[in-house]
Amino acid sequence: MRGLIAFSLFCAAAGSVVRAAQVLRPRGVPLSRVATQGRGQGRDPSGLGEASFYDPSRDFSCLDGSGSIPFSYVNDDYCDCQDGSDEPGTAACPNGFFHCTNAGHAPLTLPSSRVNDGVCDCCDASDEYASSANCLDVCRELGRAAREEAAKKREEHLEGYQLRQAMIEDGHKRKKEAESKIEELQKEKEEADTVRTEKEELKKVAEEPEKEALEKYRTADSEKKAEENAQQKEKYEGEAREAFAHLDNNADGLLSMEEMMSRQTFDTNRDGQVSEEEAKFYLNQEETLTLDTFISTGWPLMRPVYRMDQRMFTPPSTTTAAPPPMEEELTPPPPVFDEEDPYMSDDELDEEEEEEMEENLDSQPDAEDDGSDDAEDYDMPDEDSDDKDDEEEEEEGDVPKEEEEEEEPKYDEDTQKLVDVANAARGQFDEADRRVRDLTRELRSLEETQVKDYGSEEEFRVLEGNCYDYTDREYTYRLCPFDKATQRPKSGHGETRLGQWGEWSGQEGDKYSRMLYSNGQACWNGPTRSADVHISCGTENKLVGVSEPNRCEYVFLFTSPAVCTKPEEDPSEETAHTHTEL
Ligand code: MAN
Repeated sequence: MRGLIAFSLFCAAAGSVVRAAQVLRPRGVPLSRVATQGRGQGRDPSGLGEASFYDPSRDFSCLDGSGSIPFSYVNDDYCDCQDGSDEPGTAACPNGFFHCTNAGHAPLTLPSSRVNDGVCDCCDASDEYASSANCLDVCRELGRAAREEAAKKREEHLEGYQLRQAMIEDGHKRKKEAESKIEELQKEKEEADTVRTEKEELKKVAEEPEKEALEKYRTADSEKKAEENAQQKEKYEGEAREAFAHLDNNADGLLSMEEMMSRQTFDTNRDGQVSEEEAKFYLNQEETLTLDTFISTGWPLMRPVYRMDQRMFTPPSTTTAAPPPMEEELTPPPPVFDEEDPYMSDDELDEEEEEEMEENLDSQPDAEDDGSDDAEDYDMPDEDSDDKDDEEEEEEGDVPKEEEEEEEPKYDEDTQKLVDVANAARGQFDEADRRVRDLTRELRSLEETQVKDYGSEEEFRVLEGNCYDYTDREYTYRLCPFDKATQRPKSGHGETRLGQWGEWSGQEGDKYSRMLYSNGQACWNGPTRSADVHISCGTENKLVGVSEPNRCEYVFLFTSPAVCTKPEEDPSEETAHTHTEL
C-alpha cells in the first residue's frame, strides 16, 4: 500500500519537473538545497543538485546517512529517516522540509508541517495537492510584479550609487578647499600676530607717559577725597555735639533718661509722653550716655527724629516744603515752636534730607522693640553718597540732556593729549587682538572638520552644515549631521537636545551605516538623551522616520545615496536565476 502512494507522488512531481530540468525528483525535493537549512545541506557532491540523491533505480539512503530504505518508501507518508529526508513531499516527518519550485517566481522551502494544512503557502499551489484549499498557481503574476519591483529597486540603487559618486567627488573637493583655506588663514594669522605684537608695543609706549601724567591726578583725587571725608566727619560730629549740648539740660556732660523723657521728640508712639522704653531706645539701652558714646551710638539712632523735629519747629515763613508723610506711630507730635531752641536753620534741611529722615524713620523699630540690634545695624549716614544719589535723581528728572552730557574737562591739555594718544593706541591694539582671535576661531573650526570622519571616501562631508527635519504627530525632529540631533514640540516652544555628534556606530564592515549622537539633555529620572541614526540607501538625503523605542533613546531613519553600493546583478541574469527550476 505504502509503495503505491509513493509511486503516485513521485510521478506527480516528476511530471511537472522533467520538462525543465530533465532531472526526475520526487515531490518536495529541490534541485539543490543551497538556501535552506536542515538536512542534506552541503551534501551535493554530484553537482546535479539534491534531486540526484533520489534515484528510483536504487534504494534511498537517508541524507544524514542514518539508514537506507527501498526507494518505494520515499514519500509514502511514513517517516523512516531520522532527518525526514525520505518524506520531502508529505507532512509525515516533523522535522522535514518541503520545497516548492514556484516556477515563474522564487522557489520556497517550508517546514513539512505546512504541507496539505489547508493554507496556500507556495504560489504554484504544490504544497496543497491533497487538501481542499483550492490553491491556484499565481507564480507568474507574482513573479512579474516581484521582478518589476526588483528592477525598480535596482534602478534606484543604481541612481543612488551614481549620486554617491557625486557626493564623493564633492567631499574630496571640499576637503581640498578646506585645506587651502586653512593654509590661507594660517598665513593671515601669522601676519595678524605680527600686527598685534606691534600694536601691543605701541600701546605700551603710549600708555607709559599717560600713566605718569595721570598719576598726579590720582594723588590729587585721593587727597581731595580724604579731605572731604574728614570734613564730613567733622560736620557730623559737630552736629552731634550741638545736639548733645541741647539735650543735656543740666549740662553735666551726661545725657540721662530724665533728660530724654523731657523731650516730646522721642515720643515715638505718640501717646503724649516719652516712656522709659522710648528713652532707652535712643540711649542705645543705656541709662546715660557721655558725649563720646552719644556720638558713636545714641546720635545715629536719634539723628533722623531729632533733625525732623528741628525742621518742624522752624517758623513757617522759612519752610519750603511740608513735612513728609510718616507712618502714624512714628509721626512726631504737632509742631510746637520752641523759640529758645534755634538749633538748626531751614537752609540746612532741604527736601532730600527730609526724605532721608523719612527713610530712617521707616526703618526704625517702635518703642516696643528691643532696639539693641538696630543700634548696631545703623550705618553712619554718608552724606557724600546721599548727596550724590540726590544729585543723580535730580539730574534724571530735571536737567536737560545736553547739559547732562556736557562734561567739565577732566585733564589739562597736555595730559588730555596723552590720554587721546593712548586711547587711540589701545583701540588699535584691541582691533588687532580681535582679528587674531577671529582668525584663531575660524582656523580651529576648519581644522576640526579636517579631522572628522566623513566616510571612507569623504562621501558624507557634503552633509556637514545641512539639517534634515521629520515631523510626526507630536514633534519635529531635526538631524544636523556631524553636529546635533534635536526635538521640538509641534505645539509650544523650546528645543530639546537629543545628542551631539558622537561617532560612527555601524557594525564591523558596515561602520558607516549608523551614527550615534550622544550626551543630549538629561531625561527626567533617566539617562541623557541619545539618537541612533540608521542610514539606508536612497536617492535623497532625507530623514524618513523617528521613533523612541526606549524613553529618551531615539532611533532616526535616514536615507542617503552615500551608503548605496553598486547593484550586483544585471536584471537579465536575475531573471535567468529565478527560472533555473522552470
Ligand atoms: C519629553 C520628550 C520625550 C521624552 C520625555 C521624557 O517629553 O523629550 O521624547 O520621552 O521628555 O520625560
